[in-house]
Amino acid sequence: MQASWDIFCDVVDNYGDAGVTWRLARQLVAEHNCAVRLWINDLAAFVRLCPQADGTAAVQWQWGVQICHWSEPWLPTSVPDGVLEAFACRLPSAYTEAMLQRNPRPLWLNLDYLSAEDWVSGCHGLPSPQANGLKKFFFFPGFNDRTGGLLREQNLIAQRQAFVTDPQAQRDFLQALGVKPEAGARLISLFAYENPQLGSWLDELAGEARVSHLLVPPGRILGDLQRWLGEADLPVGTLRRRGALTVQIVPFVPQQDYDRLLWCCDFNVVRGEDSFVRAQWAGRPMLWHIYQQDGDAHEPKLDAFLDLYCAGLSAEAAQAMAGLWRSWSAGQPLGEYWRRLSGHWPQIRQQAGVWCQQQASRPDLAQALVQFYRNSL
Ligand code: TRH
Repeated sequence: MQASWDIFCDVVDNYGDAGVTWRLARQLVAEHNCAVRLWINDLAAFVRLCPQADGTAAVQWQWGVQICHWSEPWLPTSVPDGVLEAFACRLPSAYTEAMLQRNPRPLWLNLDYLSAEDWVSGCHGLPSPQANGLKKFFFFPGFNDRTGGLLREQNLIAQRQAFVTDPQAQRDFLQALGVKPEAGARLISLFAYENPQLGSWLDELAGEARVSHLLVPPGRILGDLQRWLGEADLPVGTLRRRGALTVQIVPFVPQQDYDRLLWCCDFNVVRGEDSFVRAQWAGRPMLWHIYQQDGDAHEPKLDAFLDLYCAGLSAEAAQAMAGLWRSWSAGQPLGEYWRRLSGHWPQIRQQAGVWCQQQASRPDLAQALVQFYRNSL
């Protein structure tokens, strides 16, 4: 057995906090033989991602990870070799006191949010001395070798390759979700936050010569979709046709199946952090609905990623991509940028594959974390 870890997850909203920590915890167990406890304060969010989990259990095992309900008041527990707090969540003070008493002291890391901004490389791995004498290190995911990398399971790209070259496996997978696309239809997945301009994009798709089939898991975008369809309710299984566009509400599936959904699609609209990374591993054209922050703090993050992601595109294609993503984020009309982007599709598609390969050639985040721990000994 390698090092033991506690991962702390305070679910702020949505599924990203639980999604990232659950993925990392599984990977540390499966690929690095670590003993991992995942402390999570919102088991309902966890059950969404891991449907076989028990939403009421104080302690349970899932995929070799010990899932612990992080509840108040905190009960004393042992302290492992490594402690990872996700996204600057506050650890219980009795726990940090126990960390102080442990000999040797554990490695304490804060796993930060993913950002492509330049300053991240300079801050990754820096210590942050705490008032109580403990030292905490900043661990930043990122897109270059001076960061902690991206979460990516060891065999993920090989699994995707096997799946995308097996049309029957794709048909079976889609059929299990109730999806039977028309021959030649372009498949699109849509997992995004609210967007008042969604209709301007759907109008385009409905008016195109090529048939599109839009797959929408339940979530925050449904209200805008309801408005466009003129319907009061869109339960899972709903199937509607408007012009060249078929819209279908598909179930919210476990993380592994969500990957397959992304792999099946020609274009993926994703959001937040974890689905954003998974769409990159799908190697297909995508649109990122970045998590909106106060004071538009998300805008430099969006620009920083676009600079990297579009670097290999022609100026026109890069402008179309950036225009579409920025308009989506700002709630502005989408039709014109979508038309412009469609004109560069072969290039956009190729670039998505190249980007995926480039990023997949670097150490993944779990590997980087394990190495960081070894270096600390
Ligand atoms: O849900 P998100 O918007 O999450 C977050 C949180 O809001 C968080 O507080 C914020 O800081 C962060 O965004 C930036 O988006 P995300 O990160 O993509 O998480 C969604 C998770 O849900 C991801 O692990 C994929 C998973 N998922 C499934 O497992 N099945 C599904 O069917 C779908 C649609 C998603």
